[in-house]
Amino acid sequence: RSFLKTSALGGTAAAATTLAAPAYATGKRTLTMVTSWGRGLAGVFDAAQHVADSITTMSEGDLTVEIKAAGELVGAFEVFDAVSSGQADMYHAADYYFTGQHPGYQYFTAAPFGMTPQELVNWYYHGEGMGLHDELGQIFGLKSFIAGNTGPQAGGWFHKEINGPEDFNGLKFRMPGLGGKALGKLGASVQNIPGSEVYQALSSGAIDGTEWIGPWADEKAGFQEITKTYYTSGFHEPGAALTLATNRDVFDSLSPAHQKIIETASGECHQWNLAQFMNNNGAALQRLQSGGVKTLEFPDSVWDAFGKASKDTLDEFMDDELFAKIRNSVETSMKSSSSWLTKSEGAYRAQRDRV
Ligand code: PYR
Repeated sequence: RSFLKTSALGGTAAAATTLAAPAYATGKRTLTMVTSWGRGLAGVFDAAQHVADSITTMSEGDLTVEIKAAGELVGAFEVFDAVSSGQADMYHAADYYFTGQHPGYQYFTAAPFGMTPQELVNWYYHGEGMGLHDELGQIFGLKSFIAGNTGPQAGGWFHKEINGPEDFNGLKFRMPGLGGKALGKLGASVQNIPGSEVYQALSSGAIDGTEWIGPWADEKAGFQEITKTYYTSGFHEPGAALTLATNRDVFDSLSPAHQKIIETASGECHQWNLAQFMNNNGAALQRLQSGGVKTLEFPDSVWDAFGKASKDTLDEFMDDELFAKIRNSVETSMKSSSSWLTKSEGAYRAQRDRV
């Protein structure tokens, strides 16, 4: 097969003949995908595996995606630099692990008090989201697509109940990204720890509490063996997307059909993975409860403190032009989406539960 970019064609037949060699690499290729996930980590490693397998199958084996779990080639949080530098071809991760590289990455996972999964896909596929993800990716030599979603995340696991914002003071808590930074404003000592290492940190007392994902993934991680106090709703990730990012030179060297396979497989994986989490969470919650886990919601005073701390945290990055552009785009789209979702799905669900 030959893929000729029309811009590469000369004006004469002779020139076209000399340029007959394919402009895109052909033949079978193995792409190395590094991930932030331990092998088999429920939901998140599944998403990496699913999108990798889809790309391999859809390309009829032209592209074989080979997964490296966290630590196999590089550490969980080193995947961004590995792909940006060309050490690996792709990463699968949650982009808010990379707010140190650019704070705008927070919005391609989930922002505190930000979008639900439906609001996110509205913005991503029919608003400015995908274009802004690409704009960020251009800075770092990446071509990024969302490729997974955990759905709304739980508030997390604690050793004691939280009755007011002061209860976070001095608490050693695991929470990544700008949500974690916001929690720090309440006096928490916040750490980011890769998913596969959280159980050990919580059981050893290195941390006093943690959020991870939600009932199903948290049950699989085994946190209920350590503590029985679980807050079911959280402010920090109302619908956390995962990302497949490909080194941009690698992506540009692929044929348009192979590029489209990566894009399409990522979009399908977002939907597949969101449904996986959402389908499993209800039953897992029941199992946790019948196993003695006490499920709670934070009081309003805590939600108010989360709200102020989140806004203050996001405001601190507004000097960065691209961050401000992404945040404004997200907030405008979210407002517009929610105005209809509240009146339609929100009102319907309230009535369905009532009747
Ligand atoms: C976390 O690292 O907390 C995720 O939600 C993936």
